[in-house]
Order: sequence, then C-alpha cells, then structure tokens
Amino acid sequence: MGEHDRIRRVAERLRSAKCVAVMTGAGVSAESRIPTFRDAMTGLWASFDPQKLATPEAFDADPETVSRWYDFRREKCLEAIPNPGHEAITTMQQRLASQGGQLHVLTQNVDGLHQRAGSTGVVELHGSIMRWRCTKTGARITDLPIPLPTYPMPSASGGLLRPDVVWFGETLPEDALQAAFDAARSCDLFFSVGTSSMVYPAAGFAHLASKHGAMLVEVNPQRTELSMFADVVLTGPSGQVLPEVVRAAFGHTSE
Ligand code: BV8
Repeated sequence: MGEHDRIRRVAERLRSAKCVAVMTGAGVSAESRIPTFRDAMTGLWASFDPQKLATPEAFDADPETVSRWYDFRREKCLEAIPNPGHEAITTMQQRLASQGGQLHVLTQNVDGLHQRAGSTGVVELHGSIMRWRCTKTGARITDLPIPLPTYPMPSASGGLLRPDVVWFGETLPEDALQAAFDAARSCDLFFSVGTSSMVYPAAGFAHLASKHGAMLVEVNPQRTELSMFADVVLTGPSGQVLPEVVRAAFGHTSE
C-alpha cells in the first residue's frame, strides 16, 4: 500500500471517529525549531545529556546549571511558533467536535505549543516549562521574568524555584495519568506523533489503546520502538503529514 493509500485509510477512520487520542513528543515541535531530545542539544548544551540534566539529583547537585538549562529552553519555547503539525491537530479537534466527537491531545512536551495552536484540554503528561514551582511549598508561578535574573532563582518562601516538569524518576501528575488512561481506553483512533516511544509510562498508552481496539497510527520520519505495533505508519515530518491527513479527511481546511 502506497503512502497515499495509507493517508486515505487513516483519513477514512478519522472522519468517522467518535474519540481520537493524539500522543505527541518532541518531534511535533521540531519544525518549530525546538531541538528534540535525540538531536544533539545545540551550542552550549551540546555536551550535556538531557537524561542526566532532567533529574531531581542533577538539580540537587547543581541547581544553577539545571536552572540555566531550563531557562534557556524556556526562552527557545517562547520564541518558537506552532507549526502546521500543531495546527492540523487543532483542526482535527475542532472538526471532530463539530460532529459530536472528541479529540484528546496527550503531550510529553513541555513547550505549550499545542495550547498556542488553539488545542484545548491538552494533557501535559510531563508538566510545563512555562511554570516553575517552589521546592519548599510547591507553590506554582507562571509570570516569570525572561530570562530569570539569577540561577538558581530563590522562591519567596526561602526555597528555590524549579521547573514544574516531571523529571526522570519522578511520578507523573495523577490527573494527567488518569486523563491519558481514559483517552487511551476509549479512543477508536490513536496517533503517536513525533516520539521515539522510549519513555514510560507515556509510551505505554499507544499499546493500551491498541489493546482496546483503536487503530494505531504512527507519524514519524524514522522508525521507532512503536513502529512494529502500529496498524499504519505514515513516514514523514508531522508538519507535512498531518495537514495531508486533515485535507484527505475533511477537505481543504479553509473550507
Ligand atoms: C516514572 C520532561 C514512576 C522534562 C521528560 C529508573 C528509575 C526511575 C524510573 C525509571 C528507571 N528506569 C526507567 C524508568 C522509567 C523512566 C523511563 O522511561 N526511562 C527511559 C529513559 C527508559 N520514566 C520515568 O522516570 C518517568 N517516571 O516512571 O515514574 C517511577 C518513579 C520512581 C521510580 C520508578 C518509577 C518520568 C519520565 C518523564 C521524564 N521527563 N520530559 C524535560 O522536558 O526536560 S522525558 C522527555 O524525553 C520527553 O518528555 C519525552 O517523554 C522523552 C522522549 O522524548 P521524545 O519526545 O520521544 O523525543 P525524542 O527526542 O526521544 O524523539 C523525537 C522523535 O521525533 C524521534 O522519533 C524523531 O524521529 C521524531 N522527529 C524528528 N523530527 C520530526 C519527528 N517526528 C515528526 N515530525 C518531525 N519533523
């Protein structure tokens, strides 16, 4: 089956779907010029391994470096703009809602681009880099200066401010986990977009959806850990593939 036929098969399922779940990873923001975890981190951070920096131990050992890394990424995210892949997901959500369906965006990304593209009810499985919280009280703060004036940032209560993201070894927010479980169990179509599907429990939701009878579609220029389990693999950048799926399903989005 050619790529065109694969797109058409997914579009048919999307058009008649009652419930769709879209799991995204760093790849969906790659065309917004935000480096993925697998790409070498640019410049200053090329020598740092995200899996070593994105941990509570790293923050405890060197809160200055970790705060500086996250603030550098926060600025990149604020400079970035949603790309046609984010916009296509928002269009899908709006078209499904207009025919009584639902689309749940489950993202591993912390960049806030789905929300800026107009998607609603976005489940941030790994928190948000736009929100920081006090290590002492847990109080969350979003209106932070850009860039932060000092690293690490002291909190008002005598603690430190840390990014309100989920680090390796930390548990995911209960409400986000529950929302993702519910979406994976009830959807009839599950997209896995721009993720290497290596990190759990996020990577497990695609398998859960498939087990519950959903069509599993992967959108990625490369093969991943998930590819062999997918019903359809659409090979290419999400900024090109997803708008094609939307056009095939609903006609030109300007209609
Ligand atoms: C947990 C937020 C329970 C922070 C992230 C030992 C101790 C404790 C836990 C573990 C352990 N061993 C294993 C674990 C579990 C661990 C895990 O899964 N580790 C992996 C490495 C094996 N998970 C956890 O720790 C999780 N918590 O399990 O809690 C617990 C608690 C205590 C003890 C035991 C268990 C928490 C994980 C969350 C970590 N936080 N992010 C931050 O952003 O800094 S993870 C981060 O990396 C992302 O959020 C994402 O989830 C993950 C992988 O990144 P991807 O998004 O997939 O991006 P990647 O670069 O990998 O791939 C990009 C893809 O895009 C590629 O496939 C590429 O081909 C594609 N692409 C490129 N361009 C495009 C494209 N696709 C489309 N279009 C394009 N244009």
